[in-house]
Amino acid sequence: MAGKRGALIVLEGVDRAGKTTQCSKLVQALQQSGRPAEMMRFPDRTTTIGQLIGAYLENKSDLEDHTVHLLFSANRWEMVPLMKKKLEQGINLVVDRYAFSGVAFTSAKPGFRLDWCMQPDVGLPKPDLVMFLQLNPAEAALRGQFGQERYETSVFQRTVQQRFEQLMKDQTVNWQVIDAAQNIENVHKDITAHSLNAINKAQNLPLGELWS
Ligand code: Z5A
Ligand code: MG
Repeated sequence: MAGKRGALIVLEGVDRAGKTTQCSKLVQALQQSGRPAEMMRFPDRTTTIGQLIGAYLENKSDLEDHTVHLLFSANRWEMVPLMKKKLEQGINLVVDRYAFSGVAFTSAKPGFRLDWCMQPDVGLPKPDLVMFLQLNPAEAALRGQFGQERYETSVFQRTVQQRFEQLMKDQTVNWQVIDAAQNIENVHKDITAHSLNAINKAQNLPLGELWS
């Protein structure tokens, strides 16, 4: 008898919103409640493609803007067989950034249309839930200065936020906005409640295809 599939849960948000912190806490909480769960993150800097992206983000190399966009997408596609296998095994995947970051960041650059940016990620496994950790720039600043990586400037991040807002209008994706200005435990409670709901629903539904 086929078992129940795992849910694909994505956390998105601007710089310092707490995505990585909350992904780890969610995986731990799910595991402790007896639900198999694993974390993934994009970019996954461990693969050959991911190493090219890592060097670019650290300003150690320059890549043409379309090229790096396609590398970010390829970095997701190379993980798809593994993702599908784990979901089929009943493992819930908690993913730190996904195609939405890909589109929001590239389309914040001059000359990039949203639809061009979305195209390479059409057909990826569709998340059962995407939580957007909402944090305004003043609150983000309280969490420390920007790092040294490419894209970590306030002007660029503001444009990225606007692009995320455009993407969140898409009703074919199960978006939930989370107030990320709360303390870590309260954000965790909100995220856990939405996740348990999505996990229960996903069990009886086939895995979808993103933007197709
Ligand atoms: N990028 C792209 O261009 N295209 C793509 O397709 C993809 C990504 C997938 C690298 O991402 C860059 O790649 C990113 C987008 C681009 N560029 N930018 N910006 P990354 O995921 O590797 O970036 P990161 O540096 O790991 O994550 P982050 O976004 O900057 O931070 P975060 O994960 O959201 O936050 P955090 O690390 O969990 O927390 C930040 C700090 O705040 C930390 O000290 C926490 O202890 C603290 N914190 C967390 N939550 C709270 C609360 N609730 N209150 C107070 N303090 C808190
Ligand atoms: Mg992070």
